[in-house]
Amino acid sequence: MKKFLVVLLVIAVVSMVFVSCPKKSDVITIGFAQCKVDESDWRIANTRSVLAAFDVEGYRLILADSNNDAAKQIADVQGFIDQEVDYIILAAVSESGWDTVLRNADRAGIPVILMDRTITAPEELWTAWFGGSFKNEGIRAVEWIESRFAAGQANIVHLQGQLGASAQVGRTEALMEGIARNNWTLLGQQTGDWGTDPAKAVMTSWIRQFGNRINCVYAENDNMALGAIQALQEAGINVGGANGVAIVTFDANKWSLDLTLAGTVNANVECNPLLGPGVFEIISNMQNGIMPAKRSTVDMESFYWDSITQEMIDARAY
Ligand code: GYE
Repeated sequence: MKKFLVVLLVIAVVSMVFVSCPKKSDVITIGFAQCKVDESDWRIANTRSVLAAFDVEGYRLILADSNNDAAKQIADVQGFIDQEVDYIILAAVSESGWDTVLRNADRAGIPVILMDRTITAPEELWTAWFGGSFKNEGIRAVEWIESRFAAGQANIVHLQGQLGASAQVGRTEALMEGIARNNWTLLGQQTGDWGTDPAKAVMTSWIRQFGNRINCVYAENDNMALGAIQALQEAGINVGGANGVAIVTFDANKWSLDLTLAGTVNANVECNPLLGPGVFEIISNMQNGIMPAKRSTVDMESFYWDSITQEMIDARAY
């Protein structure tokens, strides 16, 4: 009996030590799974915003750049789970493929905050999403095309973002609905993978195929729109303004707004990349026991060639 009591006492003392011993450190470790740090000007601004927001005492942020490789990004997230981070921030390359690894995060008790991109995994596997509404951005862009072209009059070439990214899915959905509603012609549709050079190559081939039939370019980000503009100008084709090939784009980077002021870009729908402070607020609130809304969106503005001003551009943060 005495021996049993001694063993019981030892177990009680040891368990008290483990239970009361503080976390290894009081620094909150954040795993940030980014698509591709330098994929676009938008992504560069977005990455900077997050790094700056968490560059404060009490937080340690680990950045993983997936180079826009969906499989690697899943492995990046699993790596954060294995490192036992406190939170995961995810800007997903692709909207699908997340169920298994997010179940692992859930089992490990690590909250996942979706930033920018949405995913198709069950929503109980992620804590909150903070970003722009891609479908609504596309609807806003299509509204401008409707203001420029009557039914049946637009002949559109469509530069898509990386296929499977929620930004591509939402902006594409809005355009396809607009084309059906207005009986427009879709001459070409292909991904430019968010980049200027790939988009320029695609646009060059479309110019060879369709020539002056093209009267509208719908580019799902500024960097691809720039590639299309370069291809059109090198072919001697008038771009933008009242009579040139209409250029519709997204992201509202400052350099692209300069092109909008010059009349080269006709319509530019913003998707704010400066999401760092909002994500920081979500996590710091959770540290204080305040749970975030499941979904929260950033404001978006739209800029047009015939109404934008230099003052509007000067007031922009990115
Ligand atoms: O439009 C593009 C970037 O998810 C809103 O991703 C973001 C998009 C943005 O590559 O430039």
